[in-house]
Formats: sequence, structure tokens, C-alpha cells
Amino acid sequence: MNSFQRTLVTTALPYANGPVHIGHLAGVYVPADIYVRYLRLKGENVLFVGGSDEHGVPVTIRARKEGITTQEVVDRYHNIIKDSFEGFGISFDVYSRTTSKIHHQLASDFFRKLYDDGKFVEQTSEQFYDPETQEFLTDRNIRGECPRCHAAGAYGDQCEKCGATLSPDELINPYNAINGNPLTKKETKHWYLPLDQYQQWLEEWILQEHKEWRPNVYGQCKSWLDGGLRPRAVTRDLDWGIPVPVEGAEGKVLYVWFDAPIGYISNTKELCDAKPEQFGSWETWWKDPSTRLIHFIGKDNIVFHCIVFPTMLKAEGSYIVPDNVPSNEFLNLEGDKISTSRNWAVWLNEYLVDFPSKQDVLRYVLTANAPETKDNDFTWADFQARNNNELVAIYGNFVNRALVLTKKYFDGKVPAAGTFNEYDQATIAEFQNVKAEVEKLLGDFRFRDAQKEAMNLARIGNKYLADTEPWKVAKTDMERTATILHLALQIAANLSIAFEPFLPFSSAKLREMLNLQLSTANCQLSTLTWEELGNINLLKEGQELGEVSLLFEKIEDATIQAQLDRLANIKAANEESEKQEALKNWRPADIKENTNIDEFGKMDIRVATVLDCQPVKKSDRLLQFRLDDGMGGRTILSGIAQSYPDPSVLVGKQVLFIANFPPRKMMGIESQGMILSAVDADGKLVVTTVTAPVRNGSQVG
Ligand code: B3M
Ligand code: ZN
Repeated sequence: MNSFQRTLVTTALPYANGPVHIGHLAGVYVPADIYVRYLRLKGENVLFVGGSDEHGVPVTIRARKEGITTQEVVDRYHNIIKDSFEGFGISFDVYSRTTSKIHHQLASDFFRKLYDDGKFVEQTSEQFYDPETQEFLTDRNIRGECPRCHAAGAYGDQCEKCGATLSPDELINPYNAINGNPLTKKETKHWYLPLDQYQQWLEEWILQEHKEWRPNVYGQCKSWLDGGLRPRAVTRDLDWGIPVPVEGAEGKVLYVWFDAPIGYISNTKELCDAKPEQFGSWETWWKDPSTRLIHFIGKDNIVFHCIVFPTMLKAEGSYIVPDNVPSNEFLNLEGDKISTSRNWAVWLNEYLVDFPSKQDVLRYVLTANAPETKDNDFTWADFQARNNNELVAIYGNFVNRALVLTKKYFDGKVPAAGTFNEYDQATIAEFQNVKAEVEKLLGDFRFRDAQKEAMNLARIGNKYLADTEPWKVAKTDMERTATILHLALQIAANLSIAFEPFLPFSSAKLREMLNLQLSTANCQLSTLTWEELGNINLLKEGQELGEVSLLFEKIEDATIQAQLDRLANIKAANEESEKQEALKNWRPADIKENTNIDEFGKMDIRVATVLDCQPVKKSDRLLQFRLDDGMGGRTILSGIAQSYPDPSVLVGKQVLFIANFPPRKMMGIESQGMILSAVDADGKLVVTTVTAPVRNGSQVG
């Protein structure tokens, strides 16, 4: 099993319908980049493939929203996304796009081969249809009320509010997301990949042969397989995408989830065809069983990468299938689900502007807090704390002290080491032990723990200086001071290797400060290798150090506050637009079951004048009414405080109330009845009244 000769690493292709955000980086691109940089440092043959997913409904929705063409949308966001990844040092060998000619050809041929080999089944089914625009609607273009949380405007595939996975049939009052039209159903023909026919193979391949996959990935596959696989449509009625290359399929395109993973292959082909002498043949990467294929993805993509795409590859017959699919759970932002459509995110392109030269801080925080086994939360407070207390206080502080003291006492030249004493030896041994641990963790895709171990190396260095106190020793013993700083500098040089996969920008900066001069333009080591980690002779005695500056800088409260303010504004805007969406699509509820005059007659509804109305202390919901009910007065509590921020507007008004409810105590106050209110679409309650004055205590009927 370990006869692999090369590793092909792919990362999910982000939809080019918006910029990428911290969720993308944390879930997929940083872990993949750590892994690839590590393999490269070890001298392994590795290819790192990425690209933008430019088909699918999300991009067409964005185009309509922004009033530009779909091509303009994908051009714009492909470039923004590509720049963001470059900005964060995600070291792709190729980053291309699914609108490329090569991809259209390859995906089309792939479909045609399966079609010609009789691998698909054809099926006609009923789909949601807008009779006015005469188009079939995809899940994403259907909206309606969420059956779970009852938020307005949930999508046919998912509710952005509560995160539920939905099918359009579950939505309450579904409508066309673009024009609000009500929908009917109509028959249409599509091609299906019969996953059921591959069930047994998948069970063997995943459940038996890949027990080592992450529990979240294995578990999700198992539950799909246990539920029994069904054929899946791989074509759609849409005008944006790769045309179905079959006669009689006009107006249909390949389903985006059919073409997008083929994008991994097309992008490899694009690179290899352009530089065969450097990267070899694309077919070696995709068809030679000695290639190890690894897909880095987010958890919502598991089924496509573990079940659908492997089935496509298997059905085609000449491809390898993935060896592992390290998938992360989700990263939330300040307690709420990250959402592109709701603008609830930290956008990478904005971060790069707001925090210039601080790419590694975000890389560090996202790895330290990576959602490897469960969903996790990104908070700006944690971001600040990890920067100030870990990067600055441990790693940065150690490096700075070692370099500044060398400048001070040894004219900025690496001092000669005398004999290492026992404590030095123990420090070296402890330091060298960490290497194997980091390797094991990285091999198991446990990036969070691996980075923690790398940080332990910095801790060892920091502790070494704190314990040996060269600034004190220098007063009496320059020889010993030289030994201490010599070792400290060697440790610093080692840190530049250990952190290279995680914090490549800082490693490059550190090497410059140490005058190791090994960095290349994209922050990759050119001559140092992972094997050197633990070597305490990386720096030569007498070698001159470079300019010293701070490796990391403290982040101030005001900077963090500015980010929090920005999020608060977005939240307010979202609440407002959700309210508008609810109002726009509101329809009266269905009429209740029939009742009769006798039932109604049991209800004693009367008129009263509000004498006083106050919020109930310690309750944000209740108002306390004092009423003149014509019968000596009564107190009623009503849960409408949110709708009446100034309850005094009700004083003097005549209201309707139910007089014969049994008294009930709330917050220590007895409520004697119920005041009648109407509920508006946005949940606002409006107290009912009479259209002309009547005597208090009059009955309504
Ligand atoms: N574009 C969905 C996503 O961004 C999709 C991934 C494709 S990977 C082949 O989550
Ligand atoms: Zn919901």
C-alpha cells in the first residue's frame, strides 16, 4: 500500500460567485497548503491543483443580482479568488477555471464516454417549472418558507438561517427566487448516474479498505451507504454550463457537480500539457496506480468526493480513485454560520487590505482553531489573543531576543559555541524529539495538533533564553553567553523549517533576518529540507545576521473593534432585509376548521380603556396594562413589549380583551385575561381597537 511514488493534492473548487472567506481558508486551503509544503520540504513528488468552479446556479444568481452577465461574474470573482489565494501563500502548481476550453472538452468527452458505454440511465421526472418564463428551476432558484425554522426565503437546497439541508418539495409556498412567481411542475428528461449499481463496490472500497479516513468522513459515507444509494441526475435544464453532448439534449447542460470535479483533471492537464518536461504527463497523475490522490474539501462536499466522483471515475474505467479525503467541519463566525449570500464572513481580499503582511496570523489562528473534528467558531477576540499571546509573546519574542542580543554582544555575528552543558544538551534533545511528533501528526492530517507541536519548539527556545538569561551572564562570562546565543540562533533557524508549512511568510522573514537567504519568491525553501530539522549546525560561526525587525506585531483593541463594528452593521442590515423578504412574500394563513356561534359565544370579549401601560421589570417581552373595564378595573399582562418600544402610546386607547380566561401569574403579577392583537408578517403585534367610542365593559359579538 505504501508503494506510492507521487501525491496529487486537490482542493475543492470554490464557486466563482463571490470572494472567498475564512471558512474556505480554514476548511480546505490552509490544511492542503500545509500538507503540500510539508511534502515538498521532504522532497516528495507532489502536485497541488486548484481552480474556480464557474458553472452552477450560484453564479447565475449573482449575475442577476448584480445586473451583469454570468461571464462577467465569473471573470470578476475568479480573479479575486485567485489573488486571495496567492495573497495567503496557497502554493498551487495550477489554479485554473471550469470555463476553460480544455475543461469543456474534457468534461464533455468524459460524459460522452460514459454515455457511449451505456453507463447512464435515462429518466423522465417532474420538476418545478415557472409557466410564465417557461423555465425549469434548479433547487437554488426556488425559495420559500423553511419547514424547520420558518424563516422566509429559504433555498430549495438549504436554509441559510438554520442550516437545514432541504429539497424544494419541502418548502412551504415555494416561489421563483428571481421573479417571485408561483411554481407548477412539469416533466423533463435527464441522464442519471446509477449509484445503486456501484453500492457494493463503494462499500468494499470505503467501509472495508478505508477505515483510516477521518471519522466524520467515514461516518457520513457509511450513513449514505446504509441508506441505500439511488441514481442521481447528472444533467440539468439550464443555459449556463457545458452542453450535454448528446442529440436531443438541447437546452440541457451537465450538472455542475458532474463537471466540477472533472475540473481537477482538466487543470492538471492544462499544466502538464504546458510544461511536460517539469510536470510529466497528466495521465500519470490520474491513471497510474502509484499516484496517491488526496482531496481536501469541506463537509458539505463529502458525498460528491467520496461517492459520486469516485463512481464516475470507476465507471469511466481508466482512472485512479482517491486514497484519502480529509474533510473539515464548518467554521462559524462570531457564533453564526458563515454565509456568502448574507455577507456574514471575513472576506480574504478585505483581510489582506485591512491586515497587510499579516497573512500568517490568520493562517495560524485558523489552523489553531481548525474545525477538524467538529464545527468551530472564529472570533476576533481569539484572533487577537492568539496573535498577542502566542505569536508575539512566544515565537516572536524568542526570535527577537536571540537576534537583538547577538547584535548587542557579538556585533550581529553568529558567536562560536563553547561546550554545551547538561541543560543545553537536554534542550537539544527535547527539541529534536518534537520532529517525529510533528511528522506523525502531519501524516495523519492532524494539522491543528501539528502546529501546536511546532509552537512547542518555539516554547522550548523561549524557555531556554528565560532560564539561561544571557543578558545577565554577559556581565561576567562572555564565553558562556556566546554558547547560549549560538544555540538560540540555531534553534531560531530550525523554527524557520518547522514553521515553513504553517507560516511560510514568517519563515521567509526569519531566514532573511538570520541571513540564511534560502527563500524563493513564493516563500518556499530552496535548499533547506525537512530532514534538516533538528540540525543545530545550520548557521555558521561568524556568519553575519541580517536586519532585525519584529516577526509579529501586537494587534490593538481598536483594530479588533473596527472588525466587530463592521459585523454589527452587517447583522443589522441582514435583519432588515429578512424583514423585507418576509413582508414581500407574506400570504394570509389558511382558514382554520369550521366553528359555530355556540363555540364563539363561550368567549367573553369586551371593550376597555387603557389607563396605564408599563414594561414589566426584568422581562423584555411583557407589558402590564391597567384597564378601565367598566367593572372596577383589571390588570392584564401581554407579551407585546417588542412591538411597543413606547407603551405610553396605548394609554387612552380602547382595546378588546378576553374577560373570561382564568387569572394567571407571570413574573409575580396576576394577569386577568388577554388583550387581542393582530400579527403582522414580520411578527409585529398590533393591538386591536373599536372604530368609535363605546362604554367600557361592552361585549363584542
Ligand atoms: N463549488 C461547492 C463549494 O464551493 C463546489 C465545490 C466543487 S469541488 C469539485 O462548496
Ligand atoms: Zn430554517
